[in-house]
Amino acid sequence: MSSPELSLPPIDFSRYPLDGDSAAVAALVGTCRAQLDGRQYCSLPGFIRGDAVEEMARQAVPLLPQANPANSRRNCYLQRAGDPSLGNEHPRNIFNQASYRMIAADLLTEGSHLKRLYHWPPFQQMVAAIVGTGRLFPNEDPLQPVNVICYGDGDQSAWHYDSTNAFTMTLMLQAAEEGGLFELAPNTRAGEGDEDIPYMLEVLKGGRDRVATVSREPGELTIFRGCNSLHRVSPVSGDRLRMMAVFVYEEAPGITGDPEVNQTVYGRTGAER
Ligand SMILES: O=C(O)CCC(=O)C(=O)O
Ligand SMILES: [Fe+2]
Repeated sequence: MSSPELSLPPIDFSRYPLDGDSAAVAALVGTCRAQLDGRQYCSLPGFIRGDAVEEMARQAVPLLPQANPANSRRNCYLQRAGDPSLGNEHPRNIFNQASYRMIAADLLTEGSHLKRLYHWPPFQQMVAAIVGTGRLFPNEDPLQPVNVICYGDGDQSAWHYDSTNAFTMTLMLQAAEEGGLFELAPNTRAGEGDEDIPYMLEVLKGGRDRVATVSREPGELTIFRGCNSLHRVSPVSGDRLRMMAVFVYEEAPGITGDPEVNQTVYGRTGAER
C-alpha cells in the first residue's frame, strides 16, 4: 500500500497549495471566478508538475489503437444534418470537419495520475468553488468521466458548443508542433434558445475580431463555458500528437451516460467490458 502522501495527485503544490493553505486557495478561486465570469474561461498554468504531465502523455500512447476515431462534418450543434428551411445563412447549415481520436475512461487505470486527480476531493472542491456550484460529483459512466483526446497531423475540431454541462475542464498533456490552438468566441449565446446569430455567423465564417486564442502549455488546466461560447481546436500539423485530457463532473451523484451517445462518441456503449 502506498502512503497517503504518495497517492496525492501530482499538482504543483508550491504554486497551487490545495494540500493546505486555505487562504491561498480562496484567493486563487476568486481570481479564477473573475476570469471565468469576464472572458468565459480561466487558466491555471503549471497546475500539474512537468514530470507527471509527461508521464500522463506517455501512458496514453499505447491506448491509442483502442481509441475511437471521430471523423465527420458537423455543425456547431454537433449535428451532421442541417435544416434546409433555415437557408444557407444559418449556423445550423454551416458545417466543418472534425477529426480526432478519443481515449475513453475505462482504458485508463484507476491508479493513473489522471484518475487520482479526478477523484481527489480537494480538487473537486476547488473546481466547484470556481464554477459556482454547491458540490460536484464524479460521473459514473464507464466511458465518460476522464478522456484523452488526441489530434494528429491534419486533425482538428469543428466550431461547436458543448451541449450537456455548464462548464468544461481540460488539462493540456502535450502540445502539437504547430497549430492545435484552442480558440474561443466568448458569449456567442446565453443559452440554447437565446443565441447571437450574427456573432455566431461572424465566427463561423472566419471572423477573428472577437475570437480569443487561449494559451495551452502542457500542465495547464483550463475551465471554460463551452455551452455558451463557440470554440474549436485549429488544425494540427507535424508529427507530435496534441493530447488533451477532459474531465466531466456532475451536480448530482450516480450519473451515467446515455448508451446511444456513448456509441456515437466512443464507438461502443460501455456495457461491453
Ligand atoms: O481540446 C481542447 O482544447 C478543447 C476540447 C473541447 O472542445 C472540449 O473538450 O469540449
Ligand atoms: Fe468543446
